[in-house]
Amino acid sequence: MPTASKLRAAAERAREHHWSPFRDGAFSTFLHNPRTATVLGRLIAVAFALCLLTGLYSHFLQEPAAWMSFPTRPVWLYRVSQGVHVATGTALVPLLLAKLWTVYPRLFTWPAVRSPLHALERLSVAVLVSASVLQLVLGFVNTVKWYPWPFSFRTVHFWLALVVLGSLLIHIAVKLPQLRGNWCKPKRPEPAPATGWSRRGFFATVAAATAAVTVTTVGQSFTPLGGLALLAPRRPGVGPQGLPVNRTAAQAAVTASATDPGWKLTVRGPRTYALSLAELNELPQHEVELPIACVEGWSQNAVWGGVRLADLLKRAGAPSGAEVEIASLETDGHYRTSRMGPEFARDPATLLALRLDGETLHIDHGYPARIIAPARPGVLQTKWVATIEVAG
Ligand SMILES: Nc1nc2c(c(=O)[nH]1)N[C@H]1C(S)=C(S)[C@@H](COP(=O)(O)O)O[C@H]1N2
Ligand SMILES: [Mo]
Repeated sequence: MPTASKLRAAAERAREHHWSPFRDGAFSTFLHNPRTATVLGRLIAVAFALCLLTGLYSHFLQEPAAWMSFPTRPVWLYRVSQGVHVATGTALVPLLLAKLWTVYPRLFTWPAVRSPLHALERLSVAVLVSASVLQLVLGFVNTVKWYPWPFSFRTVHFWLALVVLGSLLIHIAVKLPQLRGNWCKPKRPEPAPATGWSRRGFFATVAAATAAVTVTTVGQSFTPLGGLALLAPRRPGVGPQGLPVNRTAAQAAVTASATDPGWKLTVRGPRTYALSLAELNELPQHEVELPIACVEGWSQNAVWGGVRLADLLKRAGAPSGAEVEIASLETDGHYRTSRMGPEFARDPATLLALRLDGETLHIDHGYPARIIAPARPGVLQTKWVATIEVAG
């Protein structure tokens, strides 16, 4: 007997046994019905849309197309956006688990494939589920600063987001009739189940789980909830000068070069020059309150003091629309350099910071000098600056 018909015979036998997930009427509880799936689907769609938009903003800030320009105000824009990104991504974990639990009986629909169209539909759901699970796992692992893979996190996270979006749109199109039918509360209430969970109990549990994971992590960027950030990898106020550190000077192997008394900042442009730390301290000084907002989800405000980048660029004869490339003392590492568009480079709040909260910068915060600019991801706030170059 060919394998396919053997399998079919086995499934037919299984249907006759009441334990079989293939039998008619299995999973009749209304938690596994389309109305529950629709309500969860709507919540997931809202969280996903917020997560996607904030994710795209963060991605393009770090990898802008040539024509892109970004707002520099409010200064906390990126902080809030990335906080929402990590919070909605975290909330999506219990929401997605609940949705999968609601619809998993459909894995056992029989026959497994009814038509080529049905096969395509099942394939798109398989892609949607696996890409979503992988996306959430990758994002979560990133928030705990663990990069066990050889590929670029951001590139993979970006392309996977597009795969999730595409398969989600197909899924929504296929389910449109059920969505319409189940969008509103049924007029006649369904009979309550004799045993097991009520739908209200189920949603209360999902809501509690979602609130719990979100509230215990969001404190890493939303300071009033800092005390509740039990699950957050980093907490506000913990670190040298009361500010967390992502990469220390020792990890970046810059301790010797950053403390070298012969350190000078080189500004390359039409009129290249170099200045010692003492000379930088003699230039007009400015203070700004700006957040460090790490892509991994923690953020904190601090008062930074130093020289305006715009002043340094003017002194080098840079045109006002110039892009700049900032390089650190590091000899390797992903965040060794950063590029900055003219909207940030000429903003009066963008500093080459020499001080944090009135004190000389701690070496782990970028001594002798670091970049701090408004509404920018933390990865672009280059520490231990060696050169600033006016880019072509
Ligand atoms: N040269 C250099 N600058 C860097 C980094 C780095 O690894 N090397 N890390 C960045 C990251 S990811 C963040 S979130 C901020 C953190 O700044 P802080 O350690 O002063 O809080 O520094 C950024 N600047
Ligand atoms: Mo970061």
